[in-house]
Amino acid sequence: MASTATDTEALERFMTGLVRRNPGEPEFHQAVREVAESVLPVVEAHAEYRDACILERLTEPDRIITFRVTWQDDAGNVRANRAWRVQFSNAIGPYKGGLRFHPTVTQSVLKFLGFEQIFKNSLTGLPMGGAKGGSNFNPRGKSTGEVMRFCQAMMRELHRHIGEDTDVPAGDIGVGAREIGFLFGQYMRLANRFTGVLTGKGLSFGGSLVRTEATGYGAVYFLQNMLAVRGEEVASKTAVVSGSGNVALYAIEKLVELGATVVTASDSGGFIHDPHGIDAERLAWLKDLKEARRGRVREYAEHFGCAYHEGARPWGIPCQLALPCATQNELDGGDARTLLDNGLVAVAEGANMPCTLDAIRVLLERRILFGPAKAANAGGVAVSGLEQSQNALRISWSREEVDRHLQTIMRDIHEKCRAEGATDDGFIHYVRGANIAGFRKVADALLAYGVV
Ligand code: NDP
Ligand code: 2IT
Repeated sequence: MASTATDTEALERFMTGLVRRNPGEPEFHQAVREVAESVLPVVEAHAEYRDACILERLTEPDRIITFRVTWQDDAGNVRANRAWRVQFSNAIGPYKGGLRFHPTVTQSVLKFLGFEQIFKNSLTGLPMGGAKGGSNFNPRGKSTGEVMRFCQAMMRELHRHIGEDTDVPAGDIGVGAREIGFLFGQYMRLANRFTGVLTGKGLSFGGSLVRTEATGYGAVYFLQNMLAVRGEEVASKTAVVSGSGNVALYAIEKLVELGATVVTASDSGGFIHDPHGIDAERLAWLKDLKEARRGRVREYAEHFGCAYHEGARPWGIPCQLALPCATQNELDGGDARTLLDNGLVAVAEGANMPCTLDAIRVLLERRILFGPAKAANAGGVAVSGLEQSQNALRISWSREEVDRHLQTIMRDIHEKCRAEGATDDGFIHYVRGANIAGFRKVADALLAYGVV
């Protein structure tokens, strides 16, 4: 469906109202604009969606819970942070989505993440609604004891609002296995219930095999599916990855396993460029640095004698595959042009909204393979959904079984994008495909419920 003057007018009218209703929330506006551009033509073509105000309803969260978290640091100082849970839509299942701890967290950031989560979760085919939460707490430089006390204090309020059939949080930036352990332990104590109320749990208390790897592996499985459409594969290609957290590390692992050469990794301090490639041995060292020692990527460059570019992003390094896996708006229009000039073939968004709207426009104009976050990084929440299933059944599946499910889910998501996003000349507009496929299922559920 090509965009017409009427589509553009409808989009601008819709966005004017949304911006007026949600002032000072640029990330939320950006996420909505991307979805609205894809789905408004569908809404306009279906009187039942239009008359039921489906898009207006889906851009208004069911509720936002905001609360203070008071805790004590190691020196005995009393500290106060702000926390949120944005319960966006439970139209197709209990609220589901991660928790982010980072000083840049605002209501706007959590609303963009919760909004995107609705469509991502819908694409997985599993019964999960959309939510996101977190705090402006900065875990950097905090002791384990401080992180534990913060998690416990946060759960003292959060526990009232979540439950295995109500809302099931998980990890995101700054919230990994350690934090989920502290949060789950406190929930169990307060609620006196052992239940699958969080995902990403440790394997000894209800966690699922492959959840740790799922987002990164899933992004690479999605990339494989996109490349296969053009008869290409991951093997022998050079990949540039940003980030060095949960998503980046396991995207690198799968890329290396499939025969790609991964030449970069980054954190908020800068990026390393390793022309030799981050092979299995170097990756093991990097994982230990980031996961166990909580160090900086700069130390990788010092250890292996490669370049470290302070304060810079890796998009100037020539590659065929680019996987932004750190944070939102980390790849802009200028970066996209540089990547294209250097021979880019495909992008898979491991992070949420890592490419600016301008970058997406530049990439799509050149018709490269562009896998948007909602589709490409859905493997993480998909395996969270499988963790919920295993918890409900009180069983654990093998690594092979979970990985097989993950591969099938990523292939199915790719097919949904293809079905809704294929253009007349054979190009697959994955952004439009993912938005429309994710939207339809939720919209149809809302229609069935009447005016709720
Ligand atoms: P982690 O906390 O494990 O890692 C985040 C990485 O990104 C770190 O390398 C961090 O560097 C870097 N980073 C974070 N914020 C910034 C910033 N403002 N500027 C530059 N670099 C930054 O998080 P995850 O790997 O879990 O998450 C990464 C992305 O993937 C996020 O967008 C998240 O929403 C998304 N995602 C995560 C899923 C999951 O299952 N965990 C699932 C789907 C998407 P530093 O250490 O210096 O802060
Ligand atoms: O953005 C995401 O999909 C996540 N952070 C994972 C959410 C989840 O519930 O596993």
